[in-house]
Amino acid sequence: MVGIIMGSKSDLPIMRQAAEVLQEMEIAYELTIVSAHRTPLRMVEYAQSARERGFKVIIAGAGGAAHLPGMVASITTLPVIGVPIKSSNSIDGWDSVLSILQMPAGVPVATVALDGAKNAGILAAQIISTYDLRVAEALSLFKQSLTDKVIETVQEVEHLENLKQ
Ligand code: RP5
Repeated sequence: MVGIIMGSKSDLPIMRQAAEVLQEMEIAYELTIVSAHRTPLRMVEYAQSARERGFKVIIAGAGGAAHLPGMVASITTLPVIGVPIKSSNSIDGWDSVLSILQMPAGVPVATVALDGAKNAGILAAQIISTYDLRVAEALSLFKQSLTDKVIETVQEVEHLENLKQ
């Protein structure tokens, strides 16, 4: 249902975080390596066949001169979420952020933060939740857990402050 691709195996420690979110929400995904520069024909084939293979959204991560998300978005009509990665060949991550973010008009890539694969997974789930109520419910529970965690810290801090007085 969700295609997760990345330019290199070295991107896996970051991109795995998108897969973990999808696993938690019981959303099917396929994760593989597709390099825009080293396997350009594989990239074209992947992007051309993605919709007919049943994917609803593609998450694409790459570092450095990160062309994978934009090039996949130029071929498919599926939504593409781009994950800039601070890789070994990155100057400081900005190269990857700007390569993925600054797309020309007509070819959008929904770009998340540097190394923001977790948010990419959540955004993919949110896209799927527009037609899948089970996923919408899982997202509601997730949002509630975010709130609950903050409220717990509020109570902890209040408790510590009260002890001081
Ligand atoms: C990019 O170059 C990949 O997405 C990766 O982030 C980076 C470095 O790749 P390796 O040299 O580690 O394979 O294309």
